[in-house]
Parts: sequence; C-alpha cells; structure tokens
Amino acid sequence: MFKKILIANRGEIALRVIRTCREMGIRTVAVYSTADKDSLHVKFADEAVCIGKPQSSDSYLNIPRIIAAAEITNADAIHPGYGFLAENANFAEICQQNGIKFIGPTPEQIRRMGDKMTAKETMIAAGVPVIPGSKALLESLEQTIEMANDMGYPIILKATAGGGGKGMRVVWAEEEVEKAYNTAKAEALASFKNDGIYMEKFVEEPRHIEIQVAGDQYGTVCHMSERDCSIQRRHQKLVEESPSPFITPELRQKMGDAAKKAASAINYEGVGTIEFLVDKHRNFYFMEMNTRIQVEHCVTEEVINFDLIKEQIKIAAGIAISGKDYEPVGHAIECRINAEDPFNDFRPSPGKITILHQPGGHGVRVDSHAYSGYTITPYYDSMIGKLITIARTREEAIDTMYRALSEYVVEGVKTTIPFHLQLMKNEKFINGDFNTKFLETFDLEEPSK
Ligand code: MV4
Repeated sequence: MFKKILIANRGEIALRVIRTCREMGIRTVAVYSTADKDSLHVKFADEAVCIGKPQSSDSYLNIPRIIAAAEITNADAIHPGYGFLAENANFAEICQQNGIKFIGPTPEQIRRMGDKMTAKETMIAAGVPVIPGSKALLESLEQTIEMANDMGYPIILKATAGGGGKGMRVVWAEEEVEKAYNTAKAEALASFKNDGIYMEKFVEEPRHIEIQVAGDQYGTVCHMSERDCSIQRRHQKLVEESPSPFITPELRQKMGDAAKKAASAINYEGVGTIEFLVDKHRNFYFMEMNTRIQVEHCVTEEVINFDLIKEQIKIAAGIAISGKDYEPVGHAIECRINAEDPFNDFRPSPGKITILHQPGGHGVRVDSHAYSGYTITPYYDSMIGKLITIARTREEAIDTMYRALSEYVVEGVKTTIPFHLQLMKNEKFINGDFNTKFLETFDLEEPSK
C-alpha cells in the first residue's frame, strides 16, 4: 500500500481524500496556492507545500510544481481529485515517468475516452448503444447537409474534444446547418485547439443518468448503480440522486451491463462513470465516460454503503476487486451549496463567510471545506459544500433535505440554499417528473423583503 499520497487538488475533494487516507493509515501531502493558505485541506494534511500564485495555471494546473512537491515530500502516489488535472493524460504519463503512481486510469484510457468520437467508435465496437449519428468526424459542409437531411431534424453537432456542452449546436432545419457547422467548428478550435465535430440525432427532453463503475488491474469490472443528474443549469449540476426515480430494476441491470461492457472494452482501471442519455421511452444511449471521481460520488457511496475513494486507492495499489455489482439500498440526494445568487442568474457571490452553521442529525452528510471566517475566492469554483441526505425512501430523503437546508446558515455570501428549499417543495420534482430541461422553466419565487 502507498505510504504517502499527495493530493493535487483543493477544497472539499482534497479534504475528502485526506479523510480516507487517515482511515487507511496513509500520510498525506496537500498542495496549495497562496489564495488557499488558510484552507482546511492545508490544515488537515500531514504536510503542505505552497505551489504558487492563485491562478490555476500557476498552481493546481502547474505540472512541474506538483511533481516537484511530490518529489521533495517523497510521496509515492498522487490523487488528482476532480477538475484540474484529473483527466489530463499527459499529467498521468508524467507521474508514471517519475515513478509516482497516478491514482486513476492509465494515460491511454484517459485519451481513449477524452476524444468523444474515438470513445463512441469504441462503444459501437463493444456493442454499447450510442445515439444514431455520423460514423466519423464531419468532412465538409456539403457532407454535413446531406447527412442531416437523411437523418431528419433536429440534429446536434458536437466537438470531439468537447464534453460538458462546449462546442455544441442544435439544428432544427436545413437552412441553419451552415451557420451551426461554422460556429461549432470555430468554437471547438478556439476552446480545444481541435475543430473536429460529429453529428447526432438530437434527443429531446432527455434525462442524464450515469452509472458508476469500477475496474481493477486484472480485468474485473463491476457497476455500482446509477445517479440521476438531470437537474442541471447550463451544464452545471445542482442536484443529484441515487437511485433515479425513472429507473426500474430491469433497466438498472441493462444499463449496468452496458456500463460494464464499456469499461471492459478499454480494460478500465479505477473508478469511472458512464454517462447515458435516457429518452422518454427509456431508451438509453452512451454519451461520455468520465475517467475520474466525480463531485456527486457521495450519493452512490451512501446507497451502496461503500467508500469510493478507498476503492480508487486500493485499485491503484493493485488490489483486486470482488466483481460483484452493487444494488442501491434506500435513497440519497445531494444538493450543491454554491456561493451564487439564485435570484440573480446564479451569479457567483465570492466573499468572506462571516457565519457558518452546517446541518447535522439523522440522515445528513455534509462534505465541505468551509468554516466561519473562510473566504470564497473568485479564482476557483464557488462550491461551499455538498449537502447529502440519506433515507429509506425518496420522499423521506426530500423531507430530510428540506429540514437540513432550513438549518444551514451561511452569512456573508449569497448561496443556492433558497433555490434548493423551493425545489424540495416543487410538485414535479417530488413526483420525479423532470428531465434536463426542467430548470429552464422552473419558476423561482423571489424572497419577500
Ligand atoms: C445531447 C443532447 C441531446 N441529443 N446529444 C450536453 C453535454 C454533453 N455531455 C452532451 N449534452 C447533450 N447531448 C444528443 N444527441 C442533449 C444534451 C444536453 C444535456 C445532456 C445532459 C445533461 C444536460 C444537458 C443539457 C442540455 C443538453
């Protein structure tokens, strides 16, 4: 087992990894930017190394400085968390070249899934259902128009280097193809230095349902059920839950089997997530694979009663997994508590948290790096914490969430708490009647003055 793990991240996920390392008797090294010198991950780690100025490119994205920090502290592994370098194949490769174990998949596996057209081709070959569309990157405007006319509208153009919504264009009629083709390509080039785009039939009002998987170094894979992440706003998830209110045991087994096929196809090692789009007829299609631990991993942990960070570390250390799949027991919901103003277009609201009281009690988990006096800086994401509730039924998990949200006190910055309070009382949400377009028409009631 590793003796010392460096965490190449910050915030709640750095703290989350430190907690599991403590339980496993593994020493920890925090790295931090000057903006984070008072952060809890710095205080809770056994050692801490300042790696630069606040800007991510000077600190959490600076590969030479992170490798240097690992070398001077003698760390034998690096946990990348999520975001930053978590899906950077070059970083994983540089760790490898320096004799430091990257806790995650191999550089080849990251690359294979990072290019969306390649990932899709891999899934077709493995027999995983994908959204009907072009079999390769689009070659010209003429070819694109012809293909779109054959396929029938609406269609969607996507950047192969994209993911998470960037470089996407929906096209409803032939007259719009040219503009969409040109702007999608230009946006892809500007964002990713890669203008490759492909076409799919546009699935209207889908759900975003993802399956958590794990694979070890010996080819064994398992699935750990689904998370429903349909409650999003501009590709930012706000609420996630497991199990999905839309999924039947039969569909769970089918999607779980497809997810395992996907992971097996690349001999995936580590924990990962297969994202599916699910249409209103419960047809499901592979969308992307995330080759990292995700923000919302906690809801899965709570319904399968299992530490996914511990599993990542064990897999990286070469320990075999059992191969049995995990069924959800009870229901878990996560609300992301961000320093954003829900009454002002969710605009970031950085600043000092003057008073913080986090909820507790039966069925409540809070993963947060914040404390009274902590400052949310404008340099990184605006998450203050994740509030997770666990109960025997979805109804009870919603009731517990409403109660816990009501106890949450954050003063000094605006937060998403008022939004979540209203969502927990929304009839459609309560009935499980929602899809990825839900928040576009959600009527947030202004607070009474
Ligand atoms: C789609 C789609 C409909 N049809 N593909 C958004 C992010 C990227 N991962 C893929 N996305 C979508 N791809 C087809 N063929 C709708 C979306 C989409 C979406 C997907 C999941 C969650 C929220 C979303 C919000 C808008 C669009």
